[in-house]
Amino acid sequence: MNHPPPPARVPVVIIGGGPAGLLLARLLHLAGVGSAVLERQTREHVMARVRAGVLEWGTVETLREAGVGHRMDREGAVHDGVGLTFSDRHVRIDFSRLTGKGVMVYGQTQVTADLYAAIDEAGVPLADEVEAVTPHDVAGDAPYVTYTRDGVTHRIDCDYVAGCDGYHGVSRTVIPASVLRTCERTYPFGWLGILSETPPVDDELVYAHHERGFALCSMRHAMLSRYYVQCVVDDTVDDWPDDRFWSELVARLPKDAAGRLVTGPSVEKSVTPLRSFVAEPLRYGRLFLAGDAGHIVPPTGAKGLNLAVSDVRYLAAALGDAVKGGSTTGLDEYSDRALARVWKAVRFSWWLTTLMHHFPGRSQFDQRIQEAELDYLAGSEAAQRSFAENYVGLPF
Ligand code: FAS
Ligand code: PHB
Repeated sequence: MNHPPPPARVPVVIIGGGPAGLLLARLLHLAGVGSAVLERQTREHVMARVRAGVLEWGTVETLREAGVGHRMDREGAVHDGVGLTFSDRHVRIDFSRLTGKGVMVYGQTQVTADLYAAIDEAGVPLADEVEAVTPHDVAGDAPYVTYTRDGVTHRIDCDYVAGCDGYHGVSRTVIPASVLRTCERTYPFGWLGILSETPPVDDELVYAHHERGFALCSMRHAMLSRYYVQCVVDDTVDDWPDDRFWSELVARLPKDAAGRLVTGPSVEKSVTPLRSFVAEPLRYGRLFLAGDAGHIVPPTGAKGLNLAVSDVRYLAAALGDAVKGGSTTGLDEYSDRALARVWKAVRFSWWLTTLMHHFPGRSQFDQRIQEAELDYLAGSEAAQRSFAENYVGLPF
């Protein structure tokens, strides 16, 4: 797809062509605000990433409003609940009875492809395979971004820069240390995830707590399953041949689920470290961070992609007001508003990670607390409603 190269000036330069950057470009386009997207990788590389698979209901509604929900509604699956297993028990959290809402199982890969198609159709300028992307003068009134492509250096003048370039991006690095505060928690384990062209073990996701470590049974569709097991933090995929993966997963599931599990060759395999990270503030002058550029959550709560959508929802409205209407109130409130919702999702993701994983070297006391918390959750309507409302997504 030949994309119009970025012009010399646009109202908003978006650094990063992942879900946050693409959705922002789409929402700005619908608001009549011009933008240009700069992506370091090829779009094929970006679209090949597996990553998230569960969409909060607010994300579903946002993608529909952005006009990119058609395939999601055709191919995605609405789930009204989720299973938690521990001590050979299976507890179902009934989202629809407890909150009136559900979640959508639809892969980040598909969401990203739908967004690329939408900004192609809109003709939003996008340059991929760019290098040396550098925001300049974002603390001033006339910011600009430079980058090189095919050895040629380009400059784009703009009013605002949106840093949607993920945890390892350049945007956060231009915020002075005197301004930026970061909070972090790293977990002493990772996730080994596979994709297999096999039928899912259950109609709904299953989060398994087990003495041998956590496991998660998820899916993409009726013949594509996504499974994860807790692994040692510096394990590599070479440490996990398929046989070892399947036998470990079987060991961590209740007998009935283990008996239903259909195994097969993995078609994708990757290790994800687990960390909670938040950068504050999400704004520095005319630079605004959104998505993984500003915060990271362990995937246990399925919040990563959903927080990117949440940030972008606030930022697109604020940028629209500023560029179209001249009001900067939304921009002035963006960081606090986005972080208020981010921290609640960080809390839920930390809580579920702490509840469902095996912490090496933990004390007897910690073990008993975990068991008591699981038992409380199994028997308390109030605890299940709290779980459900956090999982389906808190209000914007
Ligand atoms: P992204 O990282 O998706 O996109 C940022 C983009 O910026 C990338 O395309 C990158 O190439 C580009 N970029 C970086 N630096 C640049 C530069 N200097 N110049 C130009 N472009 C630059 N969430 C879940 O809910 N469930 C999961 O199972 C799950 N698994 C994950 C596994 C991994 C390995 C990772 C990293 C994340 C996972 N997540 C998961 C979270 C994930 O869904 C993220 O939250 C989501 O991708 C965030 O989207 P963006 O903020 O757009 O960041
Ligand atoms: C996934 O389907 O990839 C997935 C689902 C739920 C999570 C994490 C990952 O919590």
